[in-house]
Amino acid sequence: MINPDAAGVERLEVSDLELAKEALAILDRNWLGHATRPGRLYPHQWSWDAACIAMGRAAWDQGRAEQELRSLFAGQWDNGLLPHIVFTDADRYFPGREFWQTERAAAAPRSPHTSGIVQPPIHATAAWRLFCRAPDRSGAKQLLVELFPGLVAWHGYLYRERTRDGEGLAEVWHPWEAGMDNSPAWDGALARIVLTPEQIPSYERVDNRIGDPGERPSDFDYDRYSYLVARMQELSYDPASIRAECPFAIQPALFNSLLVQSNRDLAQIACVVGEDPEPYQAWADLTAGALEKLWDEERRFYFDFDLRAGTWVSAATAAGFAPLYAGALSVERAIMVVDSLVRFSSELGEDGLALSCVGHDDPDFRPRLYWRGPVWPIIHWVVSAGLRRYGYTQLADRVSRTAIELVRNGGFWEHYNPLTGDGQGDPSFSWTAGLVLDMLDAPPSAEEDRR
Ligand code: 2M8
Repeated sequence: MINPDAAGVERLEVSDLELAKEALAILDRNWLGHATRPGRLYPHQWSWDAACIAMGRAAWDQGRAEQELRSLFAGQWDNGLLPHIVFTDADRYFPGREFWQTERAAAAPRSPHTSGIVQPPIHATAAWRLFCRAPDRSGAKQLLVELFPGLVAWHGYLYRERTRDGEGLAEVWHPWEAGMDNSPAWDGALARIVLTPEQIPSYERVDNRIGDPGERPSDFDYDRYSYLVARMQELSYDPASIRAECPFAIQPALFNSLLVQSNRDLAQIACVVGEDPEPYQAWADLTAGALEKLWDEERRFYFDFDLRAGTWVSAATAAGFAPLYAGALSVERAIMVVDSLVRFSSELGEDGLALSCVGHDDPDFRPRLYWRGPVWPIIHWVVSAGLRRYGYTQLADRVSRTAIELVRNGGFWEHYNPLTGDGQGDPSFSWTAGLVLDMLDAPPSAEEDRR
């Protein structure tokens, strides 16, 4: 249902208003009664999807937007971990809640059931954007008051458990935590995990039966995804033990760039709820400075850092643009990073500029294969915001417009082929709908308030 008082109604042109209505219809179709599933392939609530859905929906359906975040935070662990999945009763997904066995973790809630890993921290940004867009500001302020301790605990968990040597860069222990599941960035780290058949937990995939197997990760990857979960279970999900032993430990550029901005937004939230913003601003500054470690002077681009190998990953991915979003670069450095856009771009339609998640010149670039080449709306959202921050306004508009036009022309797909613009993956995807709503409304009042 369109809220006639929605901030976007007046601002949008008729064709965009129609698109917004379609986006809301997708979200309503995927509404589970308490939260939104990403799509048919993913029948539970996912962490960073939920955040993007909430901020996109805020101006139109504040009630469900608020409920989305409340529902996600209901799954938060006692130690602050915000889980990457909050499970529903649906069973057509692997790995389901039985596989995670998070009851082995003292900090996990008994209800709702959750996974035992995290996803990129975009939640304070989502809560702040929701507040700035909400038609009922006092209701939204109440939500901020409610969420503030959980957001602080979530960031606190990341700085306490996921950084080492006082470095200020958060690390991930599973490719799913980075959000870019089968990115070639993880190939080196996964190849080092050599498994005997006995070490591979028994499991049955569902994703490649529901979805097109040509667009899904390989069994080689799933063996390692499952092994890493089993290893965390054996360690009772104890962060100190996992930090010491997990064979996969990466400091990702996208994850940390989102964390920088989320800290800034948490500082804004602190001001609204009458708390001291200083600690969150300090976290933002710490991580923004630490992103320097991810800069490879030779390749003139940002690369995720593989802690076990002691060096950067070899694949260049679109995550390398994320420090622009964090505002962590000098203007000179930003020019170099923007120069790299050409390797990731293809012209589509009249004025479209599609950004693939892996460079076209990369030997592992595959335009249909999930996080190994397709266009993802979240990447367009991050890159567009980063370009805008550095004054590339026209380019920023072009990047966000391209994502919107891909959706207008083809529907709300999970991802798109960068060479043809065809939709791929799940055809009625909530994450895409949430991000389109957000981009249609850009620049949001959150940005205006920040100036
Ligand atoms: C994908 O990841 C899940 C595992 O978390 C999967 O493949 O089953 C990724 O695209 C991830 O970034 C996304 O949040 C999730 C749900 O849309 O799907």
